[in-house]
Parts: sequence; structure tokens; C-alpha cells
Amino acid sequence: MGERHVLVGAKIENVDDLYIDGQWRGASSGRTRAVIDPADGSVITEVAEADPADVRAAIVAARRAFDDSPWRSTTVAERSDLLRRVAELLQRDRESLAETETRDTGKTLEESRIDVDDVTAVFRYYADLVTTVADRVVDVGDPAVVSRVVREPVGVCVMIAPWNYPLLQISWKVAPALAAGATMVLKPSEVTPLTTIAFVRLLVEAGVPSGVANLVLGAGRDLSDALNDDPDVDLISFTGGLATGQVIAATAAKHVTRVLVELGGKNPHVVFADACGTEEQFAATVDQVVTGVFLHSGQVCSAGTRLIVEESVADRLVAAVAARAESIVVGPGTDPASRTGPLVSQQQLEKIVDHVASGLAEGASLVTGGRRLDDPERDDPRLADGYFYAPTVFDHCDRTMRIVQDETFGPILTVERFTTEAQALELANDTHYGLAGGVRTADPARAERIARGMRHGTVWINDFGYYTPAAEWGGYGRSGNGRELGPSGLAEYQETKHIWNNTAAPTAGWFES
Ligand code: TXE
Repeated sequence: MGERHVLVGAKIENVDDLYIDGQWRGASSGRTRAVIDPADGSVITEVAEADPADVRAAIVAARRAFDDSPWRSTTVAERSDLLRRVAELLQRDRESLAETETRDTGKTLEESRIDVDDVTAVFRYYADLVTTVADRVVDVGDPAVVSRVVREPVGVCVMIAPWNYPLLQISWKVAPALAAGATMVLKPSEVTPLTTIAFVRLLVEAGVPSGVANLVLGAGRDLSDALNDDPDVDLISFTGGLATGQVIAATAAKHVTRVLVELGGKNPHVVFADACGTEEQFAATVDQVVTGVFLHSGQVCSAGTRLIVEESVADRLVAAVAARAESIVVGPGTDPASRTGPLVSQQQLEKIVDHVASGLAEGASLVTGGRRLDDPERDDPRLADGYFYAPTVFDHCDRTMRIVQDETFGPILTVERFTTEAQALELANDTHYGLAGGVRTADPARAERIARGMRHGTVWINDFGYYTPAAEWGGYGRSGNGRELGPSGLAEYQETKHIWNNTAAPTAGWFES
């Protein structure tokens, strides 16, 4: 059951990738979807394409598993052990998961391995954390009253994940939800479903009971009402684009369903001249700016896409960053020589082409890149059929430009310049997003001032891009609401209940004459 995933181009019979109520099965319509390798446009395999009826069946199974099954009475210790078993299985299958992720997303194998390790760390973190969450006793001033605040699982969760970090993003939701004792319906991106299918197999092997974790596949827009407009769902956890997040939040509001959304960013990387004082500092700054924006070809919600640089060092820094960008080896993720891979899909490639055209039309100066890597004269011929795009730098940008304000999600760096600290902070906050940002300076007091002034969910000082399972991740503004990771990431999947127990059992006495 569910074992037919051999990564070949041939069409495969009996596509049974939906996991509903403890059974692997195909879509009720029998429809399938081709999964494309972004490195060469070939078909990797086909997977089941769920119908709204399949989604409903998955939600009903999750509801039943929550309301009426032994899962509700599992102890914290049992759930913690379960998470540890998942972590072990992730490590056992590390290499095959990484290879599948690379085929599906295009990212390099090295990045995919890091993703599996990060996901493992998240499971271990929640396995530990959940055993430390204690009820809170509230002193109400009456020794006869025992007043406690307890945590309970939130209920049935729909989890919708994107294509840039498929395994990682779904795991950030599943690990705390399992720890809390919730039940769930997982829906990965239709563009990159393969590691999520493998992951659900690992959940089953680890002992997640029937109905607790269900898997549906397909295009979110076709399943929109089934996923977002179901009164049996208690929480929708979504990571993806702003426009989709707005649809989900608006639809879910009909039933006052809780919504947790992470919607990307337009993240500033502020560089002061004193961060480039010595040759060593300058080299580190170039390195961090380049890595911050071009890792995974910019398809990272926290990518440092906006370089905000002090005027006195701007020309020198932009020239060095552009030179480094030109030296990046772009190629298939399976080739160990590649440092970054393709864009995930034709659709994403078209979006980047459109954004670059708008940058040129609005008067930004193209310093390097700005083209697809499919020129037979200049480019590696292996890239011609894939969705490869050159690392691109636009100088002399300003806040009115679309490439500065809209999320690109591709390998594009824009440069804005400042002369005062106040201007730097104003520019860093001049976005309707607020996911993450960085500041580079040799002045610790200034670093603190800027970090505290930034309206972003994560701020890096003299570093960029790191997160840890124990620290919250999420956005201000239109980057979303709620938090993943850390203690708050667990609390999102819990309800808070106050229990007031008056052991003296008094009468109220209010209406006595
Ligand atoms: O995302 P979508 P797309 C941003 C990035 C990118 C843009 C569009 O800027 O260019 O979004 O990418 C499911 N109800 N990010 O169009 O559509 C969909 O099936 C329920 C930022 O691919 O948001 C997939 O599983 N679900 C980001 C998931 O939503 C729906 C990561 C994400 O797809 C749905 C990815 C609906 N009505 C893109 N419509 C980040 N925050 O990291 C779609 N989906």
C-alpha cells in the first residue's frame, strides 16, 4: 500500500497516494497529476489528484479520530515517544528523502539534506517541549478554590504547505500538532508532493493511529471550499502566497475557524559602512548579502531581497556583490558542483521574467543577470529545458517600484541607498510585509537600535537566514499571523481552558432574600 513511488518518467498504474482514515487510496475520480522535474521539465511521476469529496472524507476521518478514538487519551509521554520515533525514521531515510526533495523542488542535495536534519531537530524539540508544559495554577485568594489553566488539543487541523520547503514546512505544522494531540489533514503543494507522501508513510510506520494524520493531494484552488469552508475544521495552518492566505482567512472566517498563516516577505538587509571597514568585514558582508538572497534561487520566504546600503560604500559593495552573483554555479540540484538550482516551475519562471521587465520599465539599473539561462552560446546546455534563471542585481531602486514592494520569490536583489540611520530604518520598515530582516554594523548599540526598530518577526545582526526550532518564526504585517516553532508554535495547536473548582461547594447567594 502506498509503495509504488519509483522515480521514473513512466505513467504508473494504481496511483494510491491519498491517505484517508488509515487507508492508502486513489482519488475518487481516478484523476492524476504529473509531477515535473524543474531541472529539465521531464515528468518524474504521477500522483493522485483529490476531489472535494476526498477532502471531506479526510476531514470526517480526522474529526472522528479527534472526537471518538483512543488518540484523545494518549499521554504526553506517549506522544513524545511517537515524535522521537518519527525523528529516527527521518534520519534512517535521510538520503532517499533528500534525493526525492531535490528531484521535486530543484534545490541542491546539500540543501535537501539540511532540510531533513532541520525537520528531525524540530520533531526532537517538540518531543522534549511537550513534556515540560504544565498546567498553571491561579491563586484566586480563596483557599477552597482550585483554579487551573490547562492546555488541550485544538481539534482538527487542515495544513496547507508550499513548494519551496515541502518537507520542512509541513513538519513545522505536524510536529507540534501531534505533540498537542490534535488530528490533521495534510495538503502539500501540487507542485511538490513527493516528500510529503514519503513523510506520511513514516508517520504511519512510527505508529500514528488511523485518522489522526490524513493526506490529500491536489491544487488548492480546486479544493478551496473543501479545505477552507468546512465547519468540522478547528484550525487552518497555511504557508504560501499572500493572495491565497487572504482567500483562506476570509473563507475560514465564516465559521470563525482559527487561521495561522505565513505569507512570505520582502526582507531588508541593511548594511552600514562600518560593516565594510576592513577587507575581512567587507568580504563577510558580500558573502552574507549574496547567500541571503540567492540561496535556493531566492525561493525563500525570508530571502534578503532588499539590500539597503549606506551611500558611502554602495558602489563598491554592489560591484562586489554582482561579481559574486556572476560566479554562482547554477545547475541541477543533483550535480554536486551546483550551488543553487532552478526555479520550481514554469509559472514561477514567468513571474520572475515579469518582475524583471517591470524593474527595467520602472527605471532600475540592471547590474547583472536579468535573463533565463538558456542561451546555447553562453550557458551550460544541460540547463536549456529547465527553469534556470541568472542571479540578478538591480541598483538605484526606490520604494515606488514593484520589484521593491512585491514578493518576487526568485534570484533578484534590489539595492536602495541611505545616508542616515533614521533613513535606513525607515526603508527597512517600508514594506507591507514583515517577516525577517538583517542589519550589519560594527556598532553594537546601533545594531540593537535597528533590530528593535524593525517591524519584522526575525532580525539577524551580522548574520543572515538562520532559525532554530526553539525560537518562534512568523511575521508582522501581511507576512501573516501566529507563530511556528518555539513554545508559541505548540500553543497554536492548543486550546486554553480555565477550570475553577470550588471544593467548598458554596451557594452563590446572589438572589437570596
Ligand atoms: O502559492 P500558493 P503559489 C509566494 C511567492 C510565490 C507566490 C505564488 O511569492 O511566487 O506565493 O506561489 C495551496 N485554498 N509564496 O501560487 O498558491 C496550494 O495548492 C487552499 C510564498 O504556488 O499560495 C499550495 O499547497 N489552498 C511562500 C499552497 O496553497 C490553496 C511559499 C501554496 O500555494 C488555495 C510559496 C486555496 N484557495 C509561495 N490556493 C512562503 N510564505 O514561504 C492555493 N492553495
